[in-house]
Amino acid sequence: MLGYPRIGPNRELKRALEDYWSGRCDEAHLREVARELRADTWRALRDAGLDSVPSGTFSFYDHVLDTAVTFGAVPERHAALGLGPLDTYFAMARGADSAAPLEMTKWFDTNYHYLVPEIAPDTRFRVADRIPIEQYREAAAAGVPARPVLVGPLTFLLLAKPAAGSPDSFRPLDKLDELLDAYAELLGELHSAGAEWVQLDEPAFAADRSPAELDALRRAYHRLGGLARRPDLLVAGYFGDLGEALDVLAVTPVEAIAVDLVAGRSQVDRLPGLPGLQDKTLVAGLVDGRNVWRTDLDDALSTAATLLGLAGSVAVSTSCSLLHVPYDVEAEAGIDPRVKSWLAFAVQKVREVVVLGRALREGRDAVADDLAAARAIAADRAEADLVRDHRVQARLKSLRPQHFRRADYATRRVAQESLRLPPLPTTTIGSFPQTSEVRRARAALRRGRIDRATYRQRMRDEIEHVVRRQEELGLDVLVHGEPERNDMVQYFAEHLGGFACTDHGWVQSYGSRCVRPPILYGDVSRPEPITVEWATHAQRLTTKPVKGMLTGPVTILAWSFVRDDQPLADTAAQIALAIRDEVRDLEAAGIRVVQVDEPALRELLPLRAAEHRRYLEWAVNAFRLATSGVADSTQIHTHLCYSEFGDVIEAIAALDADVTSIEAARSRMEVLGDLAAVGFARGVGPGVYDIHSPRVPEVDEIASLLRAALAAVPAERLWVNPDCGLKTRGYPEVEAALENLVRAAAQVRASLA
Ligand code: THG
Ligand code: ZN
Repeated sequence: MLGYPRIGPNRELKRALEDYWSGRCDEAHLREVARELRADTWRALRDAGLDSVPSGTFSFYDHVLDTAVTFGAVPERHAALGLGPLDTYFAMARGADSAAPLEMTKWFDTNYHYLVPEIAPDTRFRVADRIPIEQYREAAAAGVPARPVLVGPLTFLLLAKPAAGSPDSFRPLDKLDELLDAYAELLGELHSAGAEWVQLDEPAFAADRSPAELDALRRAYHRLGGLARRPDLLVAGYFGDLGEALDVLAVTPVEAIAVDLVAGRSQVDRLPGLPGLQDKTLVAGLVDGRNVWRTDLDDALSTAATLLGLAGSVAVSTSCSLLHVPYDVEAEAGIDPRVKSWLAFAVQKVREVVVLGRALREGRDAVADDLAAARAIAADRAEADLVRDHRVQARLKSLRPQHFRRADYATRRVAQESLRLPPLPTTTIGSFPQTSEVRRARAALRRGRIDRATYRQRMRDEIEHVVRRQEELGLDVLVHGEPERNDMVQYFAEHLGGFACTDHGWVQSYGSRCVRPPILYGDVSRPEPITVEWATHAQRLTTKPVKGMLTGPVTILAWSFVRDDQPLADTAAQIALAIRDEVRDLEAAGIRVVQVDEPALRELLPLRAAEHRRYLEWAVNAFRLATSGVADSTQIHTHLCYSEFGDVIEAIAALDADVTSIEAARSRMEVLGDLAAVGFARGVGPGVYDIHSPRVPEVDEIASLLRAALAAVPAERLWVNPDCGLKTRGYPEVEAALENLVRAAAQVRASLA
C-alpha cells in the first residue's frame, strides 16, 4: 500500500503531541511514542504479508512539511528562532512568537490539510535533515527492509508558494533543477543505506497540468532515473487519472508506476499499448484508499487480469495512501453488525491487497475462501433492505423545477424587511466557544455518568448564557451557539437515517486534529427534527431574530464516507431533502433566519476542469433544494470558508442565498470584487477578522475594512461578522473582539447617515 495512518490506533500521537506542546511531557517522551508507533506499524504490515512495506509514512505533523524540512526549505523567520530541529519544525507548523506559521490548505480534494512550503529564489536545497535515512535504518533494524516514501519533486514544487518578497515572475518550479540535485543526493544516500526501492508521490498530475509542467515531469524523471547510484524508483500518481503524465512517465527510466484504478479507473482502457510499460512494474491501485467499503475482489481480480502482460510485472496496492481511512473496523462495537460486515478500514484493506496479490501469483484457488467471503458480502450489501428507503426514492423522483427555486431576490428583500434590521447588521457565524464544561457534559453523557435530561438542561443553560452575552454585546442577529454539537457534520449524521457513526474511526485532518467521518451507507432520511428544540429555546429568550444553523448537503457529503453504489449527485439530493425538511420545521417554529453552511463547496471540485460544470450543477442544485422550501420572508444565509473561492464564484452566486458570509479577513475583501464581477447582488458578510488567531481586532481596523467593503457593496447589503465560527476560541477574546465588531459597525453606520 502507498501509505498508512499515523495518528495511532488510539490517537497516541495526538495525545503525545498535545502533551508536548503544552509542556506536559518532554521531547524524549514524544519521540518514544513516535518510535513505538512506527515499529508497531512496520511489524503489523510485514506480518500481514505485504511484499513491500513503506517507511516515511509517519509524520509528526504533515508529510509535505517533512519534505520541506528534509530539503532545507525552512523560512528564515523560523530558522532565526534558534530552536532545535523539532521545535523549528513545530514553529513552521504552528507559528511561534513573532513567526507566523506556514499557510495550511487542503490536500487535493481530501479533507486532509498540508502546510504550504515557501520557496524563495535563494532557497538553498540540500539534504538538510536525515529523517528519511534514519527511518529507513530504523525499519531495517526492526527487521523490515522498507521502501522510503517521499513527496515527489514536482508535486512538492507545485504545492509550494513563492516566499513573500520574491519577484512577481518567480515560480517555485523555476528551482526544479536545484531541487533535483538534492533528491539525487538523498537517493544516493538511501541506496548506500541499503534501500532497494523509493516511492515518490506525484498526485499533482491527477489535476490539469500545463505542457511546461509535463515537460518538467519528463525532465525530472529522466534525470533521477539516469542516476548511477540509486534505489529502484516507484512513482505514484493518485486521486485520479494521470492523463498525459502517464504517457510521460511510462517512457522515463523509473522502474515502477503506481496508478489509481479507483478514482482513475478510466486508465484501465489506456494501459494496453502504452509505450514503455513493458519494462516497468505497474502497481495497480485496486483497493480504494479513500473510502471504507470492502473491495469487490472478483471485480478487482478481473481488472488485474486484463493488466497482466501489459507491463513487465504487475503488483497490487491501494489506490492511494490509507491516511484517509481509520485504522481498524474491528474496534467499532456500535455499528450495526450487518453494515459493519461491509466495511474495510486500513487494517482490512491491507489484507485485501495481500489476498489480491496471492490470487494473481498463486491462482484464485489459493484464496478461494477469501474470494467467496467477499462475494457474499458484496451480494448482501447489494440486496440489503436497510440501504433502501422507498419513500425517499419516490420523493426524489417527484422533484420538479419549483423545488429548486425561490421568488426573485427583490421580492424576498421586501418580504424580509419585517425583520427590521439596521443597515450593516451584525451577526456571528454560528458556534460560540466550546467550553470545557460543555465538552465534559458530553463526555459524561457518553459514559453514562449523567442522563439525557441533565445533559439537555446543561445545554439549555449554556444557550441562555450565549444569548444573554450576545444581547449585552448588541448584536443584531443572534445564534444559539451550538454547544450541543461535537462536529458540524457528525452531529447531523448522528440524527439522520442512512448514516453510521464510529467510536474510534478517527482520521487526521491536520497536525494533531482529527475528525470521525460518518459512514453514509443508505438512503438518507430524517426521523425527526434535529435542531428545532435548541433554536426555539434560544428564540424564546430574546426579541431579536435567532438564526437557525444547519450544515449543507455538499459539506455533509464531502466530510462523510459516501456510498459507492449510486452517483454522488443522488446522495447529495437525498441529504438536501432531509435538510429541506429541517429548514421548513425551523420556519414553522418561528425561526425567521436560517443559515445553511457549505464550507466544503470548493473542496469537492473535481481536479480536472472538464468535470467542473457537472459537479457545480448538482452541488448548487442540492443547496437550492435544501433552502427553497421556505416563504419569501424567511431569510436564508450561507457561510463559506477554508478555501479560495475564486474558482467557484459563479456557483456561489447561483446558490441564491439571501446573505452569504465568507472568509475574507486575510484576503482583504478581495472576494467582494470577485462577487461583484459575476453580478452577485445579494447580502454579503465578508469576515472582518480572522478567528483562527487569538488576536483581538481593533475597532478602527474593522471599521476601515468595512469602509473598504462599502466600495464594492452598498450599505443595505453589507453584513458585519467574524470570518468563521468561534468554537475553537476562548470567551475573553471572543467577547472583546465582538465588542469591537459591534462598535465598528455602529461607527460606520453613523457615518452613513
Ligand atoms: N469538521 C469536519 N471536517 C472539517 C472541519 C470540521 N474539515 C475542515 C476543517 N473543519 C478542519 N478543521 C478541524 C478543526 C478542529 C478539529 C478538527 C478539524 C478538532 N477535532 C477534535 C480533535 O482532534 O481533538 C475532535 C473533535 C470531536 O470531538 O469530534 O478539533 O469542523 N468534519
Ligand atoms: Zn467557517
